[in-house]
Amino acid sequence: MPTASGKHLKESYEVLGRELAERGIDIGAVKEAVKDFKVEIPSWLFGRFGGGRFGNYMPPGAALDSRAKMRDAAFVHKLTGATPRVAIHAGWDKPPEVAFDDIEADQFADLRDYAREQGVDFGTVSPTLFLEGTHYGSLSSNLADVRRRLIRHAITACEIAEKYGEQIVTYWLPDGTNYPAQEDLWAQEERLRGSMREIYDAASDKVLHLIEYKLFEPGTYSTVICDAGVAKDIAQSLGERTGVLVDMGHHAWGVNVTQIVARLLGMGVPGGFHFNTRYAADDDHAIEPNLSMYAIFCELVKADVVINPDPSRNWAYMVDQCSALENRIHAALHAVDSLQVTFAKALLLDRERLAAYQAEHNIILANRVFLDAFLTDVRPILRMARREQDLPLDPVEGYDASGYQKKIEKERGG
Ligand SMILES: [Mn+2]
Repeated sequence: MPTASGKHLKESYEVLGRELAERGIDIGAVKEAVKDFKVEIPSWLFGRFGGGRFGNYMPPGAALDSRAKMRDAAFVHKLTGATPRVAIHAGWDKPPEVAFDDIEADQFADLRDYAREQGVDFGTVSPTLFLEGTHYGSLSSNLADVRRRLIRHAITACEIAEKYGEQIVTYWLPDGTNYPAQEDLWAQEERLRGSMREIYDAASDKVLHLIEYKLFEPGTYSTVICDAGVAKDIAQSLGERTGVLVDMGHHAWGVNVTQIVARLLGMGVPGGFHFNTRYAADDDHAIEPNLSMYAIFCELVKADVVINPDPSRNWAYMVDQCSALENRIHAALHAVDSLQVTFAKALLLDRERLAAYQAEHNIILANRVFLDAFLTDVRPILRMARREQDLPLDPVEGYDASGYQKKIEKERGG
């Protein structure tokens, strides 16, 4: 990204504004929408775990406890104005002196208050169903005591979400198999459904349960919730306060994620999206403003589930990425910037012209209308929105100028 000195910002914003006006688009409205866009940042992005398989890697300045994670998340919000909520994991963000089996919702009051003092709040809550006590599944385990323990934990996560979060719980399960015939596949799913039923029935009606799916990992032969259809099926068997959580990196290579999103939206299924950029598998790279992300945003904007004034209509949005090598705060800021760019582009799509070309099977012209918005450089809009909010014009450069990285490396080692 080029340096954003802002010297010619007014000029470039005005030129773009005139171009957009020719297409019937009010640049000011796009700018205000960009200001309204919010995305959650996960606490685990800042600590040792870093999201995924790199559990023991300690990058310089990594947060050593949940309070430090809240400070880092708050700093990302301070630089972007776009991340007021932090997603937490019940098992990772519990007070360190509390054992996993002794976790209670009220133990999260202090961390929530601390987060608020820093300028952020709790967002979605995840029960920690993996890396906890069993290699043989969680909510689908054939061991009743394993299921019991993790059902109780998930119910606690629902209580945390109800009392201290935004009343959304997201479930990702490690359950699966590595070999054909390792387990009876349907029996495994039935046990999972039974566990989810207990959790759903015990939770407050206020809580929305979003079920995440993943084709692979840690299971290499099967996962119990392997795709959006299974997730939707299980969710809808429980009741109305459920939906599907789509994670970019959880699909087979070549799967059309945009189509999955379009179908869920079309059917009115409540949803959430975990953003990352996938190149090979679930490697969770920082989000880039690429064509597939743009296509997904076009669907979200069309369905009006991004900045709907009725918050219950909006999907839940979270960055869920892993920074194995790169500076993780850079990665978080780059991700937020990329999402804002992508959202702004999706707002520029001329839907009337598109619908007309679609109706007359004018395939290439329909595609060119779609690409016209994608190829528009919307960065003057983002920069103007940032200037008006007293934010750095480029959040990554703003971070480097802030001295925060030096400070945390000194405090935390690295
Ligand atoms: Mn995810």
